[in-house]
Amino acid sequence: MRVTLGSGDALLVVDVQYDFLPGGRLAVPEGDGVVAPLNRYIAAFTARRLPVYASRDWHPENHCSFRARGGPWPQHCVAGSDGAQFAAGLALPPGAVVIDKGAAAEKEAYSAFEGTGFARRLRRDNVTRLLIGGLATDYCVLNTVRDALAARFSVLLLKDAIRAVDVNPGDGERAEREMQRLGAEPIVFEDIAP
Ligand code: VGL
Ligand code: ZN
Repeated sequence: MRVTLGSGDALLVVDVQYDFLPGGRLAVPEGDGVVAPLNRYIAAFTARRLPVYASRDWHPENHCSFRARGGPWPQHCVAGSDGAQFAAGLALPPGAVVIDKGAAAEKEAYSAFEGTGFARRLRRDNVTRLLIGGLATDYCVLNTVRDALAARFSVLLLKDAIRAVDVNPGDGERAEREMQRLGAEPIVFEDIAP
């Protein structure tokens, strides 16, 4: 696979926040492993003056996905908390557009497209193809990729810049296969033409 970046391309960094990194409240195994590869993609995009978007899980304290509310997850990514901040090592450019999601207490929203106006924003910015990486493969990346394809954006899945929660062993691999079945093209950084 050989990928030439050009106008119409955008990078989407999904949920690279402290609570999803080792030591965080909902730690993704090796979640910190996405930071270095994502920084390489970010550099490739900024060098070409192409847009970078970054989503954040951004929950109210009483979000319905939290165990205290009968949901599946420990409390995580509470809006404005330390755990909700982007990893400091993530080199987001000053112009990165931040997409907050999951901000409504009564609604789970794994996808960056859910209730955010993100598709409209991308169309306004003339984006046609999204390169997507981040956390976690089997939740927010999966659902974001699914919605991106449903909204008719092309998707390149950054295989070297995603990690899975793997609540059940194999969840991450199944999610990757599902995203490819739906039309996402898997790439690694070396596939990008210099
Ligand atoms: C996520 C579980 C709960 C994610 C968010 O970003 O993948 N996973 N909330
Ligand atoms: Zn969440």
